[in-house]
Amino acid sequence: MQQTPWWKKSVVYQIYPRSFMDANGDGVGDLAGITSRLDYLQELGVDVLWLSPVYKSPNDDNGYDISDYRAIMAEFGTMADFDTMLVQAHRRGLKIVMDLVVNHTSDEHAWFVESRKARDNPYRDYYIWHDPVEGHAPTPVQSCFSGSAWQYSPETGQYYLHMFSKKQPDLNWDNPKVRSEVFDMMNWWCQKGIDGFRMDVISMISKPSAFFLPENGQYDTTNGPHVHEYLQQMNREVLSKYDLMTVGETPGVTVEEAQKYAGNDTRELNMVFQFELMDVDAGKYGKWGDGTFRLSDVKRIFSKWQDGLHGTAWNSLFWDNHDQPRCVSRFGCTDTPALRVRSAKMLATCLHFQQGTPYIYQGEELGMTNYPFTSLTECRDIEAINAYHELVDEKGEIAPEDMMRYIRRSSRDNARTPMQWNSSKNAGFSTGEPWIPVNPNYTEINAEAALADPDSVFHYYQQLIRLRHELPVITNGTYTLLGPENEQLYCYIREDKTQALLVLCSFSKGTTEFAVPERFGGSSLLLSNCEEPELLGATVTLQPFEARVYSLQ
Ligand code: TEU
Ligand code: CA
Repeated sequence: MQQTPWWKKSVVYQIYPRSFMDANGDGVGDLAGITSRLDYLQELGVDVLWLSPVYKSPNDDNGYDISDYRAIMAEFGTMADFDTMLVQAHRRGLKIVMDLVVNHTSDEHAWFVESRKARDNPYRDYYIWHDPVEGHAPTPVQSCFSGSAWQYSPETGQYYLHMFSKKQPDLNWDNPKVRSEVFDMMNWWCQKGIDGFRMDVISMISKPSAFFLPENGQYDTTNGPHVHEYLQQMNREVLSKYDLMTVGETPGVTVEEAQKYAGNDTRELNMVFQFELMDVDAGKYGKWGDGTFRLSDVKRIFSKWQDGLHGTAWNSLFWDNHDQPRCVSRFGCTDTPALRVRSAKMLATCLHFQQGTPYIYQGEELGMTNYPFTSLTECRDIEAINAYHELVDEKGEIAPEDMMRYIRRSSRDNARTPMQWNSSKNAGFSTGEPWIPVNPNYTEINAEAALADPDSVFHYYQQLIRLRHELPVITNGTYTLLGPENEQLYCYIREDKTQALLVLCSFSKGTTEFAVPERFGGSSLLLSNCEEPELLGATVTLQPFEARVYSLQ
């Protein structure tokens, strides 16, 4: 039998460098800051660090707009700082996964600077240019950051496509020169010794042809006609030559598509991020609204992916990332400090016992929460700022106070406030003025306090990570959901030839009864987030947000 690859047994920790640790006091996190906190990450026990982009960038979208793929953003340090970080991480057994943003570049990238100059410029076809249609943008396709995805360029009288901000023009992957430039650049980083790539919106690189037809009202810009061909080429020319971990960020992915992107034999990527769960509480304006989630939907979505990819492909597991609000505020409970801690542990239990590679977003291991935004001046994210201008100022569809409530609930900035290291000034993140406000709860919620408390969320994550390393059933076992309609409890069984685990998670503010399957009568308690859970009987009573795992061998 084939050996289990390392990335199936790994736990990944995502770092948003701008907000992780500022070493030089300019208010912006940096590479030297990351290096200075590697001991903390080693203590947590994670295997892989994924860094959000650290390349040269004018920061229209915090580094997701890259102007030079082979240089480091000046604010983050130098290439020498990067090399030091890589060596120091490897010395501690930590692997480094880079963010690869190649659906688009910055408009300040040398390729685009050339491309926009003239229709016959050699770099023209590196991007997607189109004539106006009846004096307007060629199609009504909308940018993910509000407004048209087409920007008129007066130099040449044509529009270019940008699925994100107008400073993020989309690359033309149908041009073989673009692909070979990207693959060369990836090889360059691999030869430096990095351990993998997280590929930004990789499901969007091949544009569907309907995309250009204004008659067709539907613009599905994901999973285009050549995406698998291009990724197989990438795999042949880059990925297969090294021992890497690859994860595709794939909005719009279905189970069937995921089996192509991340299938056992498809020679594309190791795994993908699917976003179905992130829409579970969507409202009228998508992420902006007061929507709530139903636990039965959360279970249906997770279970569909657990069952759908078992044995054929590989899941990645996450509750949040740098684009999402904090999971304890969204799916857990922050009514009291005790329930915040308990529900953060419950969410971790629910996720980390599933099949797939789990991702921890910085601060999640402390139970960090959303930020109490009251004014747009506290916000930094282009998505929220553009949406506010469009929906409040231009269209007048949303009242200012409603939009601020939606921002408090869903803004990406919730994830981007500085990492809370200790209770000193600016949470120990920076000696200068942080680029985005620090959450005022840092005096209570911080790493130093968590390390000193044996019952902290941090120490619970440590246990979960250790269990994943120790118990093969977590990596390879089957998954069986119990009680799909129950709106209080998420319960499932993981099982292989030698062990069965019963995972019980309460999402309820009240106590809840659960009828234990008979065969678990003689099992032992493996883990719990409550002090003295009652013994396992025919039925158990779960406390609010309690999680327990029983093991049968
Ligand atoms: O995000 C891709 C993406 O689909 C976003 O539109 C996401 O759904 C949105 O941020 C949720 O509010 C990736 C990066 O993760 C994001 O930070 C970048 O802004 C974006 O690509 C463009 O590079
Ligand atoms: Ca700095």
